[in-house]
Amino acid sequence: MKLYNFTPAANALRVEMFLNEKSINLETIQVNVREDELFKEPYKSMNPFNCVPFLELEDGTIITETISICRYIEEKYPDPVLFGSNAKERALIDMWNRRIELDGFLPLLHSVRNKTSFFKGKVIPGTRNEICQSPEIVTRGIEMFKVLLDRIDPHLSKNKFISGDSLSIADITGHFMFNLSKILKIDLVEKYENASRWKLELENRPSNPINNLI
Ligand SMILES: N[C@@H](CCC(=O)N[C@@H](CS)C(=O)NCC(=O)O)C(=O)O
Repeated sequence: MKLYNFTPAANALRVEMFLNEKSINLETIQVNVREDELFKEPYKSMNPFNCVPFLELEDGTIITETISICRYIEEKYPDPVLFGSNAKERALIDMWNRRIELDGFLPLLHSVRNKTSFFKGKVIPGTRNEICQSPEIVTRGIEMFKVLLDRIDPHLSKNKFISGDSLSIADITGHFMFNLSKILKIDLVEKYENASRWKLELENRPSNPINNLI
């Protein structure tokens, strides 16, 4: 099994943190996204969505999508469990991961891509075209993040992690949502006592790959 990744990218780091939590070392090929390597062979045929991360299995099968890759790894290396141990846990972790990903991580990812000049001509992940950056998308992403924080802050007053007492994939998604909020210089997190406590807890985990980038 080989992982194709580019360490500074948000989704690549999500998989790295997941692997670190499980203490797994996978053979990893760094694909330089900044030099457009995803649009060159052999990568463009391996993943026509032109994004990292992607996983190549022994039989040549390619799995893309961060969460799908993590699910596959979870089945191969179940310890520690990060997607839940029974039907109820699995459903709740999936619920939280979707809430965090759809209502916070992705809106902020689009805010960053629509704001930072680095992403001009590449506003949609894995594309190079003339689609223009839109200030409305920047604003909407931040508004959606605030709505999510309003909703999760009270929940986090009663829960150490987003889905209870143990870390899960949903927390890893949350960690990278906060990392995007830092790029956008959103300091409103300080207004949310419980979310701030959760954010700090995730930052301080030894598995946090961002600590190794600094
Ligand atoms: N839906 C995909 C998105 C992956 C994605 O957005 N990858 C970005 C890095 S964070 C990428 O490879 N971008 C390449 C580019 O835009 O050139 C997933 O969840 O894995």
